[in-house]
Amino acid sequence: MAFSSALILWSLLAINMALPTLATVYTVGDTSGWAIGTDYSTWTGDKIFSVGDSLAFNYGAGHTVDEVKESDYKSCTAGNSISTDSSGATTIALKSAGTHYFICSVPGHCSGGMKLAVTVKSGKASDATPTTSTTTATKSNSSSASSVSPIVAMFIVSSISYYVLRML
Ligand SMILES: [Cu+2]
Repeated sequence: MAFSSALILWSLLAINMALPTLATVYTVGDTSGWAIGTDYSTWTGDKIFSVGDSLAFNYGAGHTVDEVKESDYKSCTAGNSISTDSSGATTIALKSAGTHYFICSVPGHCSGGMKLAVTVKSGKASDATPTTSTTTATKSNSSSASSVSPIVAMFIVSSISYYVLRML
């Protein structure tokens, strides 16, 4: 009984240590890719994006991935883009919280559906402390500072009770 609970706590500890390192790469539109005729608001609907995740846009020739401001996203205006790429495989790292907007700058494509708004969360609650460190550093800090220690404490307590029970 005590042995199995110690085992469970070990597994919890392992899972907890693994989680903060998982940065997700989302393939935009999944198998549809970045194309006209895909509803990207449906695609984003069931996803939670966090700082550190990435967007992978896959598309054929004749398209672009432009990061734009909200107003340009709404009006499908190209020309003031924050960044642009037409390589066919564009990976965008989501480095800051808030909403990021992407359109295809080829005339008619944005209004044809090639527009994507992604709301990015700041990640783990303890990541809210703004520092100058990189995302990776912040994440490893948070995992040692807040996520792991309660589990470690629980494990120590359970180990002690296991040995106490074994001695009885
Ligand atoms: Cu296009």
